[in-house]
Amino acid sequence: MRFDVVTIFPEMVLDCAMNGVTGRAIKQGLVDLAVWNPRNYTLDKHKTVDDRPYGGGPGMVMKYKPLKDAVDDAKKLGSKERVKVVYLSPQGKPITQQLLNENTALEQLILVAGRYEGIDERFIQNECHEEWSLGDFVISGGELAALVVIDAISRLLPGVLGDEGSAKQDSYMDGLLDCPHYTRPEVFEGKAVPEVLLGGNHKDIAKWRMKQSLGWTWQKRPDLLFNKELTAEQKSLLNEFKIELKYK
Ligand code: 9D3
Repeated sequence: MRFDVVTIFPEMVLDCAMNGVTGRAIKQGLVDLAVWNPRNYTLDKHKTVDDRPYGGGPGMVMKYKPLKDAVDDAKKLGSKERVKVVYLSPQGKPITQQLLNENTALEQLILVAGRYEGIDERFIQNECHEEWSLGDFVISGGELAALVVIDAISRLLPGVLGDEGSAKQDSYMDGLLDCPHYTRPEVFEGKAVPEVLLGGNHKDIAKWRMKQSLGWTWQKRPDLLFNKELTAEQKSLLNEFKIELKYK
């Protein structure tokens, strides 16, 4: 899959994406990433990518034409099939695991990162298929959102994650929070690692982990359980968690 990011801060996107899981995926050729700076598509000597808003008011608005020319060049490097143009914005559909799962089969995802107050509405309507948001809080531009999307989709692609943290592990926990993790030493600051993890009984360990996941989700994110159907075993594990909590 290829990602193209339209941004006036291309080095911000590249410097970040070249690390860790995404960096390795790009170096292995499992993912392609290119950046497109709308400034390179301006014709005036000041390389103007923004202008004052019609109707007045504070802030500036990104101009249609440099963005459009950048997107058009990005499209030339793609396969022309299964291409989607997404504008990252506070008005967008909130990004969820499900939304990302639904977009792993694209050949090319063109991510448009805005700055200033936003971009010309006609660009959004004519050139973008969808608008996506990180959530109901304010950040200063779309670059960090584009990086989140690239990271989250890359780890779903075949071959990107090794054994150490396969995407299957993530989807196995589907809709639940993770369980607690421990490493050596066995006792630290007076706190011991839970007994069951030391025993090597893999069935008991899996049960304990599922119980902790259910318990944590119930305690920290009860909203995740409202729309989730639990199996009979999960219901009984969650009950055990609640009972054990009373005797702590
Ligand atoms: C005056 C109202 N503000 C809109 C909520 C102005 C404004 C703030 C921040 C306009 C653009 C931005 C820049 N934000 C993004 O580009 C952005 C974003 C975000 O701020 N929150 C959550 N997801 C995203 S994705 C892109």
